[in-house]
Amino acid sequence: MNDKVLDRPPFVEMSPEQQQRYFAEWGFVLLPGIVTPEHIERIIAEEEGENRYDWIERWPGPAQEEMITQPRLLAAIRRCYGEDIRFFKSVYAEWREINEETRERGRQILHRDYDPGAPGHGDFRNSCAAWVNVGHYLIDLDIDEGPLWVVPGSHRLPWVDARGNFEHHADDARMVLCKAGDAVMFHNRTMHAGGVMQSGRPRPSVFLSYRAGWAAPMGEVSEWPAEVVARASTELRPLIEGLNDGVRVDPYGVIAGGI
Ligand SMILES: O=C(O)CCC(=O)C(=O)O
Repeated sequence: MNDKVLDRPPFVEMSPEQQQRYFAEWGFVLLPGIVTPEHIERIIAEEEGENRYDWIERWPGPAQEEMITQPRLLAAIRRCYGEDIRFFKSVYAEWREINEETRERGRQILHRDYDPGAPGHGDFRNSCAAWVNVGHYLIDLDIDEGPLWVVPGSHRLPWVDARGNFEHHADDARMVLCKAGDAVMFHNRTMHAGGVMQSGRPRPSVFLSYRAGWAAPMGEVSEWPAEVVARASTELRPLIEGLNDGVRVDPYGVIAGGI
């Protein structure tokens, strides 16, 4: 067995308490079988070969919307971030276009998703102090087929550069080989990288981002469309309403001018 691969079976055995402890210790955790095979089929049918889009561009169809409130996923996030959480961002991606450099490396560069937003692009969605990205993988991943790479424990490493290149941690990076329908929660400071599909097949995945209710983004963000909020179920609405609510906490001092 490749010593860079983290075994999946221990994750399958974990109780909710163990998942919470593992996430706190290592900055990520695999949640097995979050999306059923039948649900995956509906998501793929809904997307009809989309390469990539951010839900800020368009709200998806019902199959992806249903993912937001998957009970085991919400329970795992709430154990780590508290009862009051917001769903603030999502991206659907199939990775059909990969640049030459990424293909040669076999994965993206190791990076963190925490992003102070301005002054560069003014998108503050990733700037809140406490949030989690949840990668949902809709096909089986393998060593040469799009593994997720993570640097275990890197959420504890000092804050140096929000979107920098962390390749100097490459020796510590490990592969997580999800089965179709698994999700991986990774902390906003955990270094990670998506792996290339050497076969060239698409790699359908959905990244849902949630934050603690108190952790407001460091600048104004767009709310989800009013019509989506208006028709949302009683379960979904509190997750998608009030994306600017909370307190602006900038623990890293990375935003010029602070709060
Ligand atoms: O595709 C993945 O597994 C990770 C994607 C990612 O980290 C990114 O696009 O920033």
